[in-house]
Amino acid sequence: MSAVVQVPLASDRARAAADTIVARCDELADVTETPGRITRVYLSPEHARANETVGAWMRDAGLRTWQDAAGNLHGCAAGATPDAPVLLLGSHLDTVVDAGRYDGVVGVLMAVEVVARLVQDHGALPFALEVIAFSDEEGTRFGKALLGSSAVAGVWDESWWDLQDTHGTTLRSAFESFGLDPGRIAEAAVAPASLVGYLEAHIEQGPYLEQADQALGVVTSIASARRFTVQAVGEARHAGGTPYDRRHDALLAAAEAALAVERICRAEQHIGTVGTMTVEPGAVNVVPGLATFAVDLRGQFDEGRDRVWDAVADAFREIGERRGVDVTPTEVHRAPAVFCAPRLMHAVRAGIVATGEPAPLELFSRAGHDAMSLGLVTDVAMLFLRNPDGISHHPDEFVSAADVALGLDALATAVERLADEHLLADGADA
Ligand code: HGY
Ligand code: MN
Ligand code: MN
Repeated sequence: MSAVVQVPLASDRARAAADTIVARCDELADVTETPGRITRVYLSPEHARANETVGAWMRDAGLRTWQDAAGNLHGCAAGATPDAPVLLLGSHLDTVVDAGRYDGVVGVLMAVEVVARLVQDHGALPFALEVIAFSDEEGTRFGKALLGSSAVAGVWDESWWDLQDTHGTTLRSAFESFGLDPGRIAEAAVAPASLVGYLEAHIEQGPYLEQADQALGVVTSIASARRFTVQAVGEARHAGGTPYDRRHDALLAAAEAALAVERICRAEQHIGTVGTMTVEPGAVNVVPGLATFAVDLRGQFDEGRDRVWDAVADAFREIGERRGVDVTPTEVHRAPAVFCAPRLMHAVRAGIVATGEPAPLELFSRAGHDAMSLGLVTDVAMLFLRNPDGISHHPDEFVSAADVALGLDALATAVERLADEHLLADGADA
């Protein structure tokens, strides 16, 4: 007799809610600075409109809402007592340039739906449920990622105020134009002692759940990251009259450097990407004098990441010396690897098992997430949703309503498990 293969099955309510969530992801996709493409960056009019739209959905779900001192949107369902601790859930509403419509957004909307469902089923839980829609996870506008969640984690760095966007607008100026007071940034910080932890649902942004033919996965840890802006300063010269042995071609030095990033990272099983490059003066008949590019470097552990960066920096020096081009990296972002808390991972795993998946995949997140910031001050865990073909940071990014429905059931069960554990612990203390 063949083994009965269990197929995870979502509840009817989850399937209905998932259809609404997918439709709302489509609606938010129209909140963009470029019609026809999805681009929603920090402290922009689109950021404000997304907070208004999602804030209304939060209030429809019965949550009390507010915007914090860093522009993050919060929605809260009170706990059973005024001094109840807080379980944070959420993800981000900002995007990369020409983004997909689910990265971040689907996690925020799932968190809102799960809170509404749990309040409907149980009334007030032994802890408050607070959803945070973070305002800048990607770092698209100012280069430094995780600005919104860094403020919530209380790790804001005063030097960030001088960060500039491509128009030369400083973060401080953008704050003030958005109606925020830089002097009050500390008010965005949560009190770590009041937290039960942080749970985030997010599309996987990789192919491993699809390869395992599973809808949901438990994240074990989140990649350690460093980002750099690199300037290659050579010498602009006539494209015709300058012999090769007199050239200091900034573009070719940058191109060699980009290939060195790929070569070294592949050899060392790390992940390095050169995602932007500009060239000056930018004329067909001028040898480029300046090239500016960005490096995104990730690894599972900080030590390995730093060792690989040292090798890349050595390669940059060698290329620069050989070509007579000054290749200078400046670090603009660094986030340590974050390891998910076994206690919360257990709840997420139990949630997935309850949907009918007996052996949930556990995986390391190569993508960064707001959970990296929250992991500095509280326990965190993440629930991944299958992202067919793994394509993300691209308009073709996709997640099925069926998988969102399974994710809703799993996330709700995970929170219920944590509430049960909390009550047991309270009972034990009584
Ligand atoms: O870059 C990342 O890994 C994330 O999507 N912000
Ligand atoms: Mn992203
Ligand atoms: Mn994301």
